[in-house]
Amino acid sequence: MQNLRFSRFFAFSGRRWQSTNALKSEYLDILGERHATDDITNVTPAILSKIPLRLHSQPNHPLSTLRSLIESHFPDYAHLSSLSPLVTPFKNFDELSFPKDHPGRAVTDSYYINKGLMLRTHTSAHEVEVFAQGNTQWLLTADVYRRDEIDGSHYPVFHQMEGARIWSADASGMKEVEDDNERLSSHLTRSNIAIEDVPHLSPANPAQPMHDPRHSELIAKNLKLSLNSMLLHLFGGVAGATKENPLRVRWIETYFPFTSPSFEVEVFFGGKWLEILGCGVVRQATLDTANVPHKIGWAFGLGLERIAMVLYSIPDIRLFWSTDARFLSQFKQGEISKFKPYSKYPSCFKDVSFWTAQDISVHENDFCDLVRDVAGDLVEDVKKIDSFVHPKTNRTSLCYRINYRSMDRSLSNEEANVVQQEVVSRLKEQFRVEIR
Ligand code: FA5
Ligand code: MG
Repeated sequence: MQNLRFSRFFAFSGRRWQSTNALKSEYLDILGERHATDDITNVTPAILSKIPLRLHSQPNHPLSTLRSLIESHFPDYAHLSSLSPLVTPFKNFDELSFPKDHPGRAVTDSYYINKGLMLRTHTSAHEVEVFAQGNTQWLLTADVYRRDEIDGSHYPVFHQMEGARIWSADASGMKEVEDDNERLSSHLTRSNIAIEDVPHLSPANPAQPMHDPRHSELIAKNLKLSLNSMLLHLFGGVAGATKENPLRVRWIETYFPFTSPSFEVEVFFGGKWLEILGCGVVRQATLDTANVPHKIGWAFGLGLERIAMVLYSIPDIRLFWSTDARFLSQFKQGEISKFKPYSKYPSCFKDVSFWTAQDISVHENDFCDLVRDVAGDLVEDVKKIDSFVHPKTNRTSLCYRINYRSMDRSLSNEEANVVQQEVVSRLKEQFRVEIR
């Protein structure tokens, strides 16, 4: 998970922010079904409104083209894309060996409909069910939801594609992996792409205890070859990338509860490293739960927006949600084209400083969600610019700077003030803060 912030949310007996939110209703109707709410419900109307949109299936949309492009690179895989975003926390976390106290489970990090139902935070939530259906090589594209900070590359709703491949964990299976590795290596020519690698296994990124390390090594190698080949397919044509000035891609060791060894891949874009995917050798417990205990294999989860931003030169992740014809008309299904920015409208910065109430904490994600709910896509960026605890009174003061900017028109200062006033009044109402 992106956020490893522990929640102090439960430590307070005061009112929860939801209780004064617009969501007072006892039920939520989502995708044609009614669900009871409870004291942990924290989805906002802004989030619920995104659920039916399914950008990855909208013809001509860059995310839909990117999905097809990746699917065409894995033609023999099952291609899945219509699973409901509503999952149990058990599916999203427990089935994938997340510890009970993992911060991703907190209401500050994930969206809950109620205690038993949430919006999936990643496409890995479907691994067990897809393996259990007998799929041995598959791709699954879906919308995922996370309470996160707001900026140009983070949005609380985004799209992931999960991919996985498993083999029989025996000599014949391993022979298939070896043959495939040879085939993939012979196809990989790195002309305008430079890949920094890490070892397949290391003391900090080990094979699982029940795996023969040689098998684990072969699987990790197949994973890297398969993804490098896909990245070359996707990025090989990126304008500007040449042999002398190649597109830079790097592999990094990381940790996921549901893979070992585990890796992340980053692409150098716009002057910085942008993380595009996580992956690894599937935890055996996942395959055991899926009733395929004699298999071994890999899985990856990639962020479609992140890759599309690179391929189409789309500078701000909010643009994917734009319904402006000047955005949408630029794209045709099946074609990668450079986004031509229409004039960027001016920013309008508004600060709010406040003392928090003694018994209600204001988590940064609470603040971001509140702003997003009031301002929708008029908010480009939220930054915490100051935070301190008064040495005598022990009160906490926070200051946030909100950058309001419309993607399709010029926002007047008066309009921004109206939105800001609403943010302030919701803040006072929900968190009982004292404006400074
Ligand atoms: C995961 O979600 C894992 N489920 C990936 C995985 C699958 C690992 C299978 C191993 C095996 P992570 O939280 O890093 O990992 O997210 C994966 C990718 O989603 C990121 O690399 C990034 O490209 C994208 N992503 C994450 N958060 C956001 C966000 N807020 N906005 C846009 N894209 C995001
Ligand atoms: Mg990550």
